[in-house]
Amino acid sequence: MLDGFARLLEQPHRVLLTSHENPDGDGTGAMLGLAHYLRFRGKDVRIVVSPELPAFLGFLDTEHWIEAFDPLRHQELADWPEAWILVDASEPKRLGVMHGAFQASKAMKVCLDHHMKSEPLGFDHEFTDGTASASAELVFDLVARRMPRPLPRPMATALYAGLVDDTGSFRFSNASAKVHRMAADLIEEGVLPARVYQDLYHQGRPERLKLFGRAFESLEFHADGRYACLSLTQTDLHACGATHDDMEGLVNKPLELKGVEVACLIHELPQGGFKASLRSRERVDVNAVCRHFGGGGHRLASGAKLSGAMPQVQTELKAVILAQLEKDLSQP
Ligand SMILES: [Mn+2]
Repeated sequence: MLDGFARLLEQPHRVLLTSHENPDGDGTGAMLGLAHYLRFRGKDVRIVVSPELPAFLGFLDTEHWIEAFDPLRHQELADWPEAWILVDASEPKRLGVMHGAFQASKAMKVCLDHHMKSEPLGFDHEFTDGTASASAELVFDLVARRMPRPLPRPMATALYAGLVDDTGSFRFSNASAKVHRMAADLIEEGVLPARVYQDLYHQGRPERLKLFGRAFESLEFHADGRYACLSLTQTDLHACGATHDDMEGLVNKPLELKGVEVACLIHELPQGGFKASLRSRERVDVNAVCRHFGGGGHRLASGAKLSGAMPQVQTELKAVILAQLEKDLSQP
């Protein structure tokens, strides 16, 4: 698959890299890794994210390549690229406010991703491998034999951070032997694992723990403690002085409790409506739950947007999640 992707990258000169709204460590690491490769191949590359690069990922962007999307400053964005690559997101609408520019663009539209999806969704070319742990894994596979080794240190660090982020620091079931070999290669090429871990996860602000406290007060259990749900409103965020970034990792916390099979974080979006993030311990397919609401992701980590009032959203989600629990936990 990646041979085809590499061939496709030969022709275009101006390449735009984007990811889903609020890019995560994997999307960011994969874009930066790909940008290093494309620059090595002599391409003109830009990376634009929306609404901005989360502060805790700033250490990855050592060359300050990443631009925060600004509808006024980026009016030319649709016309600039010959190829527009969406990294780490399975469908264009996950671009959020950049979606309009994507639709208007005449660029060749390409998807590089590891999220499951059922049907093609508006790309000229799709390179999706649902068996990959991370988009960074795909980029590593792409560049491993196509660039001189060792890789430039910022590139190696970006790819390593992507692997760390999407494997839960090598704890999740997607942390395959292959992922560990890649990580070992990157460490041999100079990546400092403890430094990356500190930079990714130990740069929080007090507001973050205040928000976690508030979220934990909202914790509700259903289905004999197998489903745990956290809820946060914009009022909660404001009361704690917290931002979206401060929620990073929160949804995983209920899974630390014995017996919890599915954890959910519902948070109100600044523009209205709600985002639900779901995590499954092992047996329950939360991708199926999120697909029901027009979202998606992976079997064990997915998300969806919902509208309505908070109690209504909580009730709608609970019904679908409990049905999925029933279905998946009844199987041996
Ligand atoms: Mn990813």
